[in-house]
Amino acid sequence: MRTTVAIELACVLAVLCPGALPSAAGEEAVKPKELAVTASKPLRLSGYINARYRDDPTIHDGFDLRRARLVLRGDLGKGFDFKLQAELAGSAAKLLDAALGWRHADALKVTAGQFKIPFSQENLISSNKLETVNRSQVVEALVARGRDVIGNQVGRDIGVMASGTAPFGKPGAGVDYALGVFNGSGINTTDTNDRKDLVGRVVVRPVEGLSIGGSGYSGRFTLPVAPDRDDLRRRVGGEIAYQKGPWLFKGEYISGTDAHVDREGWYAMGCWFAIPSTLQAVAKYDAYDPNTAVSGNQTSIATLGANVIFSPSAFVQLNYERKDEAGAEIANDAVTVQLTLQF
Ligand SMILES: [Ca+2]
Ligand SMILES: [Ca+2]
Repeated sequence: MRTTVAIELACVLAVLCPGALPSAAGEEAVKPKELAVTASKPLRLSGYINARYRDDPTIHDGFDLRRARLVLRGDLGKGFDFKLQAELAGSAAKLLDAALGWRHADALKVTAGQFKIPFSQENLISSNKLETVNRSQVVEALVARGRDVIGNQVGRDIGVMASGTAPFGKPGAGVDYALGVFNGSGINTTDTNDRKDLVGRVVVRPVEGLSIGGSGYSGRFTLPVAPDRDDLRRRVGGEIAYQKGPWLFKGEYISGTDAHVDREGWYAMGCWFAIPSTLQAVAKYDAYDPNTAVSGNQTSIATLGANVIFSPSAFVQLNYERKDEAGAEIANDAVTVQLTLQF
């Protein structure tokens, strides 16, 4: 009887404190780093939430839920994989990514479906990995985002792309490329004309930590207000990034043409980890000219920021944005506090 009670007690302890007792075989209890949801294939579920408070003279100050994303990835075997991403924040849920990939080798992967266009390093950085709360004005205006003529497509489109990476020289050095054909009309819709847009990006990494690249985009867009007219929509960009120890520097220049209007902009950013993996200071300057033929319409934003990282799953970003207009000054300097929770 006493033996039975002792065994029962051991069983209860084992259930309550699974990590406190070694298993019967004397092995350490294994805590899996990632929990797999197993369907017909192993899947990986991830997601993140951006909640923010904005103090901005151009809006009512307050809290909002900026992003609430769920991402499902899976390996389908024989080189095939997929990614599904949904945006649940906002008035209606929206599909962002629905892409099928086939990897032949590191040097060649083919992706088809809806996904980010291979243009601009800042466009391609996930929103939960940006050093600042907002992207640059020029990326918002010329890379299928909030201020683009084709509307906010969250930097994405529907099409097919070949991409890959090849190492050369010392460890960490190499070259990455991507070349795609897209509708040019954005996400969750069909093409608005018969033409397809060409997008390409090449990034060279001569030594570890340094990358220098360029992107090009050539397409035609059709606005609903002028359905019978295709206008030129073309972009060219150059980018650089350098990371060493606690320091990170990034810069980018993009010029674009929409119909007969030429636009251009750039940014330069420096980041420094004052406390490794915990506190990062950020300074950024970005400038944008929405029409180079017109003077006095440029705008610039100087951002000072701090990123406080509590854990890989939780961090807070504090940004002060000083916004200057070449023309009449607008009272629009903003302070934003943004919390990111991710899994
Ligand atoms: Ca098209
Ligand atoms: Ca201003």
